[in-house]
Amino acid sequence: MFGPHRRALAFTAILSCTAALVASVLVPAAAAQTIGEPAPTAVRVKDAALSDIRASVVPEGGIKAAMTGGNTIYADVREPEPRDDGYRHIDTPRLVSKLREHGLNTYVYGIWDSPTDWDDLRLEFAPAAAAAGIKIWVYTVPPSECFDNPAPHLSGRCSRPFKLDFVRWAQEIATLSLQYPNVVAWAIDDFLIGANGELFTPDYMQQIVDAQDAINPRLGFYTCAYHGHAVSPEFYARFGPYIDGIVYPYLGFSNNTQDPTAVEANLEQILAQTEPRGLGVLFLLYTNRFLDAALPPTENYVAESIRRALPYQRSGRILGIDAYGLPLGGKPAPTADNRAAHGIGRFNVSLASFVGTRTGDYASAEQRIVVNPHERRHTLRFADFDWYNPTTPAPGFHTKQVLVDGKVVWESDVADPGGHGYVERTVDLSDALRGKHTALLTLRVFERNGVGNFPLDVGFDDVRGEGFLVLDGGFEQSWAWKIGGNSRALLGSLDHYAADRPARIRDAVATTLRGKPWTNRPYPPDPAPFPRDGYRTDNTAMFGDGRLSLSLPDRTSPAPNSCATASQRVAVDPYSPRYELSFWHYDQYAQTRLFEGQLVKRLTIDGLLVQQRDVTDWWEYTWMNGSSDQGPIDVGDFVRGKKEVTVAFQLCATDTPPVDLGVDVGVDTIESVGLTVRNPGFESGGAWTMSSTDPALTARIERF
Ligand SMILES: [Ca+2]
Ligand SMILES: [Ca+2]
Repeated sequence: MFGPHRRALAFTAILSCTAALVASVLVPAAAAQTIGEPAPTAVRVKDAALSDIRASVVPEGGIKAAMTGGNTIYADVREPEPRDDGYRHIDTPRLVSKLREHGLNTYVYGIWDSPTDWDDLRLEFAPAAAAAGIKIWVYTVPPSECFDNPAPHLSGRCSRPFKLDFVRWAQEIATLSLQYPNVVAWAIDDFLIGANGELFTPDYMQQIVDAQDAINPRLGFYTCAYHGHAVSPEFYARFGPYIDGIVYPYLGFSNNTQDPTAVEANLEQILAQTEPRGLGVLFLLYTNRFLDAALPPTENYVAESIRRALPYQRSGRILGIDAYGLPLGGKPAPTADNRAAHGIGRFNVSLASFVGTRTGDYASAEQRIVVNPHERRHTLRFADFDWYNPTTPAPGFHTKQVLVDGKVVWESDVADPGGHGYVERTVDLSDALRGKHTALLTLRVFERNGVGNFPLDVGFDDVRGEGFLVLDGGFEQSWAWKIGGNSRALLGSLDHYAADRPARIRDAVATTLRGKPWTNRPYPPDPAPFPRDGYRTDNTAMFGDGRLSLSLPDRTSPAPNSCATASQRVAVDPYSPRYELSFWHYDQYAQTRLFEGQLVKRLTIDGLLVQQRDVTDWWEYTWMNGSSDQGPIDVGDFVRGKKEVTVAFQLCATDTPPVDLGVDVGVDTIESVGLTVRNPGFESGGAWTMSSTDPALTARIERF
């Protein structure tokens, strides 16, 4: 679930496939499942009885866990300053106190982000958690998530130090579990994603199990299993004998983190497989972003999902609940998450990546409006946008529509020119409302044709009527509009932004896991409901109100190999044991390879290339920490022995520049070890020097 695996399997459907073909490629997940297969006959390989494992891993009342997670936003609890080794370590006292504060009895300890994670667990967290009565699952990653390179600046995340030697991991974790009996289990992420299954052969699984059984047979061993595998008899026939159960990442019916209503249906399907086999299920709930999903989870989603899963935990049918990416790091929600035109609210229709729709699917917001029949004119005004790559020619799928009493009075294909930022629309409803005292007003997205993989984020806001009354046209409340639809894939919602969303999510988790009813606090009104000019979505900073912008307008072709550059002379601490640069970046392109090889994003130090990524890299409209493979970059080879270096972020044309590929690359939230970067959040105009070798390419600090 850490990220890039799914893209390796990506089916870039929207350019090459007809609707009929792609509609058959992916259907909402639940539709394709079967249940009620016969119980297995395979003989268990692990030494300990499943009941003994269960007794060891499940605390009284069930597992109430949190974990970090790949490509989430500040879920980890690290010390603010690096230690003598130049690494920012896990802040064990703060982490333990937060787990206790939130009533959690288990921590699923991810070994991925930093090479110091294993030692931090072994030497600090395991004993501290033991003293606090907190159980530990150790979470490792498979080949698809191990990005190892002998060049430090190219090396990425991996479970270190034993990397892909899972026999060794089994031995080491089993040994640790003898020293600290609160280390009760371990698990492997994204178990069968991509080519991972080639490593986990029956013979290798046997070796892993034998290795841990020789040391501690009571150590639990689990694998991540997404819905497709979690309901598959073949999966259990192959792996059931070696494992004690699965970690199941809940993603609704359709790869999203918005819809809590699939909890029972999905769990029942999974339990139909696991219960006859005696295998355990840890319910993993995203409480931080999941890259495939269109919207990040909200506190209401989290609370309702837990409320639905809790009876399964109480009855012992699942092992417990694990809050994935629980935002314990203390940062606010990203500014760019506010996708309203004005204020904090909008009507949203979203569709996750790799989720199919059917022809005729829709999601809608509607209300009965009161019409003044004596007015001469009846005019509707509203603003809408769709985050959709405007240069990808794929009309005929998603259509934005307005209906009056069920009749379409306005529509626009998301592939129509414009509309990828909010645009104000004016629709004359005089004919549609003539002689009426009331009418049903509907805003919706309608699938003219089903499609296999065409993710979407549509916003409607600022709905106003002349000659009739629209209530809560700004979608700032929750009472005036009825949200509906006929699809488990295309989801409508009132999307409300809260800067303190991470705190709300933590509250929701803590309260609902205690079995208490949870009520959300009202959202404070937007302190600046009307920005100086333009729309809320214009502020695409990650945090605060500023970011670096490296841009190229539409229909403009820069010279080959020309660049826009933002650079800074940066002081180097000669005594730092190592040097690290971490930054977050953003652009609009990902859903097509059509423009690959034309424009690249670069980080250079003293003119030497540290990192280069194509603007068509994954993920669109998403702030990424370096890449889904690599967070902070080890830049020691570029700065060691120097007093000062020039750090530069660039947007560059390649040998084959684009003809029409407007892009606005953002950089924000720079953090460093051994280097002093000034104005790292771009909240002022200072410290950075801008230059360009082509007038079409611009570098500037964008302040909103
Ligand atoms: Ca609004
Ligand atoms: Ca900023």
